[in-house]
Amino acid sequence: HIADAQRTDLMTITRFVLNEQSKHPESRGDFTILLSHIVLGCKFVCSAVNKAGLAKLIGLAGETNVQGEEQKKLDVLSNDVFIKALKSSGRTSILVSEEDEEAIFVEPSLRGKYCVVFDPLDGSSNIDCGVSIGTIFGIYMMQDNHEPVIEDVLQPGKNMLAAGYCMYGSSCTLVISTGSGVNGFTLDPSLGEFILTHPDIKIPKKGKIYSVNEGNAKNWDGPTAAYVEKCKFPTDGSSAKSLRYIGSMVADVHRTLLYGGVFLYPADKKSPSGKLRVLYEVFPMSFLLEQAGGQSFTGKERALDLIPTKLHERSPIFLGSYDDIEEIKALYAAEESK
Ligand code: P6P
Repeated sequence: HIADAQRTDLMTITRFVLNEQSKHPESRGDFTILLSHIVLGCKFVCSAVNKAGLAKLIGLAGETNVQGEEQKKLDVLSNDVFIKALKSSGRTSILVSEEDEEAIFVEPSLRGKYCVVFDPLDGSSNIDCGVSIGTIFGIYMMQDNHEPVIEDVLQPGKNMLAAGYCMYGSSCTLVISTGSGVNGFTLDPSLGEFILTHPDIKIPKKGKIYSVNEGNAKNWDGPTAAYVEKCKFPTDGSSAKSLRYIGSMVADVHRTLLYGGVFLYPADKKSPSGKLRVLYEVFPMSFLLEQAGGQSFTGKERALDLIPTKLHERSPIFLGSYDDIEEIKALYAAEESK
């Protein structure tokens, strides 16, 4: 019976990546090993995030646990876990984390050919109220087999080999692209395996949702203000778009990817480069959106064409359905030509 076959023919993320690897006979499986360590980190964080609420309830948070250790804040714990998992994979040379000011150069004996940029727990300010949060990551190849240098992680987003996020919400969902489409996997806690649940995700060409923090409206520039006005008061007879804003990038982007529409974190007078970080928020999400048939724009250029000069630099971002982003690009182009 088909349902039985599907139920027993489990496409786990490991099997999926091995299938991908078999398309590259020259591959020595390094990427598969790296990914398996990222998946391990996501499983650990998922478990810790789910317990966080409980820990708070039974008074553990902020106290010492039974071993007398200081209960670490979840974002610090997540950062430690990912750094240890990535180093022990033996496949990375440089790590950039949202939690660490400086890049982490892996010791020579454990070095590999990849560089990983990541936000171990984005949106962690939302933990206490149970809003979905997530890990975001991007993977570069070292530029050549030399001593690792900081330029290896200051590459444009279009040089990324892979990117993904893991959303810790009502379920734990890992969405990833290795450059040939986007696939979503859901953690089956009883198996401890990520199972393919969203094969070949494609974002609708046009959407009915816009996602932005309207509280910043007084500081927006002309094109952003004009676009949001158009979403609310369309002049072409179409119906107004719905506003959905969770305030956790992984959750807002995941909804945009599946339902369509746009997610905006524009520049404004307070923060002229916007708020979101280029390396481990803008690039990975832009990579995924393009792979899913959407677009990602900075207000000036294609987001993935940006060449970062500092590890934690920020950029405005407009990402989502292809046609919706075209409208935003047209408004910025018109502003340019004034
Ligand atoms: P604001 C969370 O703090 C975060 O870094 C992203 O996850 C989210 O998209 C953004 O900031 C929300 O920012 O200014 O709207 O609260």
